Amino acid sequence: MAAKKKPAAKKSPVKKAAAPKAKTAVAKAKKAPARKVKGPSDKVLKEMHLKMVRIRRFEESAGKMMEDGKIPGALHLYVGQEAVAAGVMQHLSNQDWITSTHRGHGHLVAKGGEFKPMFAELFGRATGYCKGKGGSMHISSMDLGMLGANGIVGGGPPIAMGAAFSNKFRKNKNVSVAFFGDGASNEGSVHEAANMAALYKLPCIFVCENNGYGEYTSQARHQAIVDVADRAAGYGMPGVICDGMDVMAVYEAAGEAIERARNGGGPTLLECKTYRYYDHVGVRGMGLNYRTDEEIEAWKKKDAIEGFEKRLMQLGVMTQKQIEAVHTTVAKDVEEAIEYANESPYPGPETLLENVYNEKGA
Ligand SMILES: Cc1ncc(C[n+]2csc(CCOP(=O)(O)OP(=O)(O)O)c2C)c(N)n1
Ligand SMILES: [Mg+2]
Repeated sequence: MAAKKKPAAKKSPVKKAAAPKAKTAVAKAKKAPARKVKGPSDKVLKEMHLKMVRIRRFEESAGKMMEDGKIPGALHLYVGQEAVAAGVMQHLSNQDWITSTHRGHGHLVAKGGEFKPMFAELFGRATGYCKGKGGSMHISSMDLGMLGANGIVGGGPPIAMGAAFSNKFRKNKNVSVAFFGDGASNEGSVHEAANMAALYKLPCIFVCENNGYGEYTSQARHQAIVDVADRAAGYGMPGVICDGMDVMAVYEAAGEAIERARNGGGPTLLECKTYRYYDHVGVRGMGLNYRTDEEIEAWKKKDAIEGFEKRLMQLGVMTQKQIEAVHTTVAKDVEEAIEYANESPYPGPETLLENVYNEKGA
C-alpha cells in the first residue's frame, strides 16, 4: 500500500510516497497475491468498484452534455480522481459529514447520491437535490451528509471543521471530511480550519486531492513544496500521503485517519496524489497549453478503474462478465436519469423565495 504516516509534530510528520510510475500499477496488479483473509471484504471491494464506475459514467455523460450545450453553466469533471472519493466514502455513513469542492459530483455519487436528482440539479430542474437552484457547484444533500459543493476555493474546510466541532460537542462518533485541492491548500481558510481542528482535536479529516494543478497553473508554479502533507507539521496533526489512483491505498489510509478521528485522536491531513483527465472546466476546456498530452497519457496508464478491475479479477472477486454487467447497468441508470431530468419541470417563479433566507424567514 502506498499510504504512510508518522505521528504529529515530531520532526517531519510526513511519510512520503511518490506518485507511482505508470508501470507500477500494472505490475502490482500482475503480481497481486492470492486473496488474503485480511483486508477489505469482497463486498467492500465490489462497492468501491461500483462507486468508481458510477462516478465515471455520470461524469462522462454530464461532460458531453455540457459540451453540447444541454446543461447551463460550467461543470468541473472528476474523471481520473474516482479512487479518492470511493476509498474515503467507503468508511462513511450518512451521519458523517463531507464538504466538497467545485469538482464535487464524484463526492456526492460516492456518498450515495442518486443519478436522477443529480442530473435534475445539473439541468436546473425542480426535482433536483436543491430543487434546481444549486446546480453543479452548490449541489448538496443533508440526508446523505453532503454539506455541499462549493464554488469558493477553500470554502469547504471551515464548514467541515465546524461540523466536526458540533460532533465533538454532541459527543457522538461521527466525523467530517473536507475534500479540497492542491490549489485550495494555499487558501487562508484551509490553514485556519486545520489549525483549529488540531487545537481542539476535532474529528475532522482533511483530504487534499493533489491533481498537480490549480486551474491552469501547475503545482510547481503555485507552491514551493511538493507534498501538501508536509504542512501537517505546522498544524500539529499527522500528515499522510497515498496513491490517489489506487482505491485500496486510499481506503486503507482513509480508514486509519477516520478511525483515529472517531476515537478522539483528532484530525489528519491526507494527501492523495491524483490527476484529472479532462480540462479544468468541461472536457475540451479552453484549449490552453499548460500540460502535455504525454503527461495525460502517462497518468491514464495508472487508471484507477482499469487497474482495480484487473486486481479484482486476479483476486477472484469478480469476473470479466460481472464487471461488464456493472458498466452496462450503470450506463442504463445514467440514460434513465437523463431522461427523467430532461422531462422534469423548472422551478416556478413562485418558488423564488423558498429555501433561501429572506425577510419572511422562510
Ligand atoms: C476563493 C477563490 N479563488 C479563486 C477561484 C477561481 N478558481 C476556481 S477553481 C480554481 C483552482 C482550484 O484548484 P484546486 O484547489 O487544486 O482544485 P482542482 O480544480 O484542481 O480540483 C480557482 C483558482 C475561486 N473559485 N475561489
Ligand atoms: Mg488541483
